[in-house]
Amino acid sequence: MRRRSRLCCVKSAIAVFALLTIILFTSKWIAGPDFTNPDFYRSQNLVNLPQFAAQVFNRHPKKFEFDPNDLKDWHDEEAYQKALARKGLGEQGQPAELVNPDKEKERTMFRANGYNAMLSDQISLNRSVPDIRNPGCIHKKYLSKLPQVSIVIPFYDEHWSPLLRSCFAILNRTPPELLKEIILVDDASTKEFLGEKLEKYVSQYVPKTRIVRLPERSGLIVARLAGAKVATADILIFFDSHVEPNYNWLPPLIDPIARNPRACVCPFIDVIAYNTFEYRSQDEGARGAFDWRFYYKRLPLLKEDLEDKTKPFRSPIMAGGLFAIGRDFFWELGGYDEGLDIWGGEQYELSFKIWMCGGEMLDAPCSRVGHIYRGPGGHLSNPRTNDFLHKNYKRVAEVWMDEYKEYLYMREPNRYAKLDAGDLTKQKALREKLQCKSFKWFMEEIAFDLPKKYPPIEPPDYASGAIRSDTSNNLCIDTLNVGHRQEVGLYPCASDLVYPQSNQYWALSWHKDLRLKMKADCLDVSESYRNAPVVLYECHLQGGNQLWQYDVENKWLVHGSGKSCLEADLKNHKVYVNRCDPANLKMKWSFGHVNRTALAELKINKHQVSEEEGL
Ligand code: UD2
Ligand code: MN
Repeated sequence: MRRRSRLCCVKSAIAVFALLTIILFTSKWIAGPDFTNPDFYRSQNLVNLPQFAAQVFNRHPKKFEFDPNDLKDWHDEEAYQKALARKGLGEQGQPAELVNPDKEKERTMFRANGYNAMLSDQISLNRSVPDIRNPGCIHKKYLSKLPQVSIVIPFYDEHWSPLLRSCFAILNRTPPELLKEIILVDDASTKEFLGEKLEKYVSQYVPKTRIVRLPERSGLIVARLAGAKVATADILIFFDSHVEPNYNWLPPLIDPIARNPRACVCPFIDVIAYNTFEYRSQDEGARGAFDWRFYYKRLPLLKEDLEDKTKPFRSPIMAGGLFAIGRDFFWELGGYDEGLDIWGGEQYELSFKIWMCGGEMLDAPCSRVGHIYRGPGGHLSNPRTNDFLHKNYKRVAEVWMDEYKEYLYMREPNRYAKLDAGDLTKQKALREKLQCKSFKWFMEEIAFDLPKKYPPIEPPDYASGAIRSDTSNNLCIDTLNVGHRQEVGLYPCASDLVYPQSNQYWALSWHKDLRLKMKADCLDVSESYRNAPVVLYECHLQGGNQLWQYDVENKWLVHGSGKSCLEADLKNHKVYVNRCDPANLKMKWSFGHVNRTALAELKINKHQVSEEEGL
């Protein structure tokens, strides 16, 4: 009898338990779709982001559990040794070259992609890269418990081998337990092989990887958002579709996020050369910034950043393409503004938001990822007829830059006045809701050294206009339409010497370089021997080979430290740099316009300046 009643109790307990489980499972169904389940989004079209964000991720980022003393060396010695033993074309990131290629085909494929796609096809998808990390990185320890990542890679008409090499490089050099998935987002590519062929290849040979397809070309911002929406891991990583992560790139990139869920971390971006596929470093770190035309720029590291070169440092602006961010934090920030079209400006939007709305942005020197920077003419086709780039800039400026937006607009007043930024209510509401700080705060606390290098209001030029050789019969310095690294020369002067045509319109700018007024190209002299050639080079703001002064009394254009002067070769219509000589009339030059006040001030400050800049 007692046994029976006990059995009865157990039975009813099981029944109650089963009933509860059923209720629990069906309640979700009864209550409607499960918004926390990514499968739901997979079956939906991927638009309507704000609603998605509001329903699913509009919450504060949860803290990751971690023990600061529980650290681990994530280095994979076995894989490392295997990679070191690899030999072949492009292995170890060595520059590669095709033997007897079909030159015409090579050129066509280059033009279509902006890099040597034919060469890429001959390099292994599993090729090894050189370990160019700071030696201190190799056995550096990171948290043993790290969150998993989803890697989102948008692509539009990417060539086959760089796209797949990106996937294999990830799979080969990422701890499998940390990699949840790779999500390739096809921004409605037109290349045939990116359709079914890619689908089949990926499902057969590329583990953990799936493809999301956008119904129409929408640009990299909307594509990244689409990928982020279906991502299931706690950390999102965004990559371009032509990358090769280096050894042990992941733990240093996500360790800071495990410690602070509002950190966003960028790797060092290395260069994969578009012509030879050589893998090399770009530099050993700098802080991201912008100028007031929104060109991406870089600022030097701070003293404290140099103390330990393996430690992440704070950076005001991300380059844009490659970074890791907590998924909750990304959605707390509303993801990207989905009104940003096609390409550009999104790196500013996200960087401003991260800093101003309670996060921080770091660069992790021990995490390195190679990226193919496209070569000349390698831009993707433009599907729009409007000026989407400046519209993007205006959206970002209107929402985030407060009174500083005027510095952007004043550089291209006509363009910006005509542009309609579209509806910004949601973005402004987000800033309000998150109680984000002011742009002034950002400029003063985070990008505090930006204005010194990129002043919002540019000081006037010391001199400008055409530069005429005094002894010549009306010859002026002219670009002769040459490209970078090629010699400029002399050409008959424009009729208007103050406002000549762009080939002769020079400025001795406040950077103390001699630049084309309409283009940031500078006169550059790299040798100091006799008759040193003067070439056109992208202005680098570093002084050195691009440092010039105008000596009004002697009418000299003095190069570098002050001993060499520009000299005209009237016979050959060339210009050189030689030792300054008061008796040499061919060293005398006149500008269309000279700002005597500025030049006089420069002279007074000369002592001070040379101390400051080490001239
Ligand atoms: C840089 C960034 C890039 C992005 C851009 C500014 C790096 C290394 N790269 O551009 O990520 O921030 O500046 O917006 O920081 N794509 C599409 N649809 C398009 C256009 C591009 O899916 O309509 C893809 C493209 O296939 C590539 C990625 O977006 O995977 C970035 O484009 P990119 O490589 O042409 O841009 P990049 O490297 O000049
Ligand atoms: Mn790219």
